[in-house]
Amino acid sequence: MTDSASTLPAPTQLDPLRISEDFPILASGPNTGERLAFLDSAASAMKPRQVIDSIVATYEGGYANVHRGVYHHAATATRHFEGAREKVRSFINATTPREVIFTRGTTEAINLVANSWGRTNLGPGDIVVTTELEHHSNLVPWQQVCAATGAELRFIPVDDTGVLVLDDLDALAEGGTLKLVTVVHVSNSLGTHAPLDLIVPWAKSHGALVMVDGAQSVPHRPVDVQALGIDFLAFSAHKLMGPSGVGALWGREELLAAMPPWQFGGEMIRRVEYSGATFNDLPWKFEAGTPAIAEVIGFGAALDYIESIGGIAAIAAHEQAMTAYGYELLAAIPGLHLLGPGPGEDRGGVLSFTMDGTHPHDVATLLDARDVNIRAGHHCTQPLMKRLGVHATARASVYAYTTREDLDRLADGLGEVRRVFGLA
Ligand code: 7TS
Repeated sequence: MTDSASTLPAPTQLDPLRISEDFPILASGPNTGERLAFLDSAASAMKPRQVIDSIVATYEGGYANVHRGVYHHAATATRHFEGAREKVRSFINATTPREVIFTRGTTEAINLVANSWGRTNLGPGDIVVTTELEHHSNLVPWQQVCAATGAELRFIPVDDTGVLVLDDLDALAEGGTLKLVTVVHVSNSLGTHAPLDLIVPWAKSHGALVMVDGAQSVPHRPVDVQALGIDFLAFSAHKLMGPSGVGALWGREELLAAMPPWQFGGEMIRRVEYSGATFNDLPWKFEAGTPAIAEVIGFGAALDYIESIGGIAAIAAHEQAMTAYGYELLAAIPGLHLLGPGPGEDRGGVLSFTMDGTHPHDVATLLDARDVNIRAGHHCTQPLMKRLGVHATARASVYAYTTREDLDRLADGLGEVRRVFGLA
């Protein structure tokens, strides 16, 4: 299931109904009053009481701007803020908190690397390799920086099931200098898992750096940046039960130290004259302006919460079971086509599908009437949808609070959709 699964202790078993009690929003759906069968955590996860309480506690008992005040609340807020950085460091097994930069989320973390590292290190004759699976967040920034620098963007292809085809990687590095390989760890649209154990050594054999979009992996499976041997990792707090508006970029210290800041202003400077400025140390060099203080502290609370329910390996095991169960239920529905890797493969907890004679938006709308929430659309992967020959899919995704009954309600609801459309 994980890239370093053999070294991990057997995970404890999660009790999703017990866990659900921590999530006030799941108790009753707005349309039926029944439990909310929330199957859209890939877009954003729900928040446990522990995270909500952390945010309230910051504003009620320990709020002030960070890194500047000498008074009690300023010191408390700074301590909790930097404490969250240490929690993030530990969660991804980085060597030092100096390698953890708080950003607005995955998107901003990737833009940071594209604008700072990319504009400094890329030029004509250089190659950036990404994949056909990417979320627009790990595609458009590289299109932009390649256009600006003259570097070329190339793609690891997918097969018709959306699995990466690694047969001819070397051809992607021909005729130029491979500088960066940037890949989505787990696809948000299909659940495809990128085999980093193959991609990273290949990139390294060409002297290239590796960036990983961990938006859909860090919340769902153990991610150890040292074991993976990568150079940059981007992820968002809101997908791991933390607040929105905050996320992190992890980068290897020597790389971050050599990169120029990309946003300028307060916090990120050491000394300023009218004639110029020198910049702060890592990580603050990349954190211009007042950060999302309560949200960063809430991010730390979300990581504590994950530990408190059994840890990320237990979440991964639970999701694997829920995904296999959901896959089986959906595969039995006539006219329903599942996209992405099969149930037995190493995959994320995303079930993307189309149904003959229906549009994904109609499917999602009819399910909502039963308080079953799924996502419909292109999932910010328009080129991937085109590659697979679909305009949009319906997508159900699981998390720690997902129960078999949630997935049963999805399947029952899809039966009703077929009746409404005269298909059954
Ligand atoms: N990369 C991947 C793989 C994602 O799934 C997402 C968000 C992002 C990047 C961007 O993250 P952000 O927090 O900066 O917005 N994915 C989705 C989704 O699948 N549905 O809504 C957002």
